[in-house]
Amino acid sequence: MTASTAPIVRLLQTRRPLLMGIVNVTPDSFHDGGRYASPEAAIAQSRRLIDEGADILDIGGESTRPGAQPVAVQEELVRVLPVLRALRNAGVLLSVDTRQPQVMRAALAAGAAMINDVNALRAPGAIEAVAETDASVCLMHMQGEPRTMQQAPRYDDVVAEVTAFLRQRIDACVAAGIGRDRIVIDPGFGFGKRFEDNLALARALPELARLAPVLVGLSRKSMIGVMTGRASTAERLAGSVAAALWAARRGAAILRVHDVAATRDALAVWRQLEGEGS
Ligand code: 7PJ
Repeated sequence: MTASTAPIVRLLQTRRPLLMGIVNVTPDSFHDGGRYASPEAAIAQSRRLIDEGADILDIGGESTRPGAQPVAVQEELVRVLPVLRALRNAGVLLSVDTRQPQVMRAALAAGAAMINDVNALRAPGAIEAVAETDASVCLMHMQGEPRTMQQAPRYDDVVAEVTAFLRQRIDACVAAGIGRDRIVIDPGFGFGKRFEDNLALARALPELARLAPVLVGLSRKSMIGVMTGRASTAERLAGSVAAALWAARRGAAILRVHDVAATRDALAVWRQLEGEGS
C-alpha cells in the first residue's frame, strides 16, 4: 500500500467527521469500566457500535483515566487480541489505544490499522513499531502521566505549548518514516488539563487542524460534567453530543465517542438543516 492510500486518509476523503466508537476492555475506565471487561462482552459491544454506524473502533486494554495504574503488557494483550481477531473482517477500521510498543506490534500483526497513543509514541521503540508498518497513528498530547496528571496541571500558554508538542511529535514521526498522511493529532482533553485549558484547546481546534487531521475526545468527560452540572458520566450524553457537533463544525476529523448512534443522528440532522445532504 502506498502512503497516499493509507486507510484513514481514504476514509477521510469520503466522510468527515469519522465516528470512532470506544471499546474499553478494562475493569476501570471512567465511564464504562467493567461493563465490557471480558472479550465476549467487548466483541458484542463492538458489533453494536458497528451497527450504529462507527467508522473506526478504538479498542483499549489499559485505562488512562486520571489516577489509573499502569497495566502489564501481557494483560493488555490478553484483553485486546481476542477482540481484534474477532473483528478483523467486520468492515471497520480497527484502532488500538495503547502506549506499549509490544502491544502495538502484536495489535498491528492481528489486524489493527491504527494506533491511538495517548503518549504520542514517546515510549522507546514505539515510533519504530508503527514506522515498520503502513498503519495510521493518533498522536495525543498529555501533560504528565495518567496516575498523577490531574494533580497540578499548569501551562503558561496551553494552546502554544500543545501545538508545539504536536508539531514536534509529527516531525519525529515523519523523520522516522511515518508519512504525514498516516498521522492524526489530538490535544488530549482532560489529560493533564484544567477546565480552562480544555476550553482554550477546544476553541483552538481550527488552528490545530492546520497541522494534521484532528481527533477529538470529549465524550462524557469531566469538562462536560462541569458545563452541565452532571456529576455522573451516565448523565452526560446530551452534553457530549453537543460538544461533538460543535467540534465537528470547527474542523474535527474524527470524533471519539461512547455513543455512536446518538452522535451520528445529531450530525445527520445538523448537516441536512445546513443543506449539506446526509
Ligand atoms: C482519549 C483517548 C482522547 C485519544 C482516552 C476516555 C478516556 N485517546 N483515550 N483521545 N481519551 N486519542 O475513554 O474517554 O481524548 S481514555
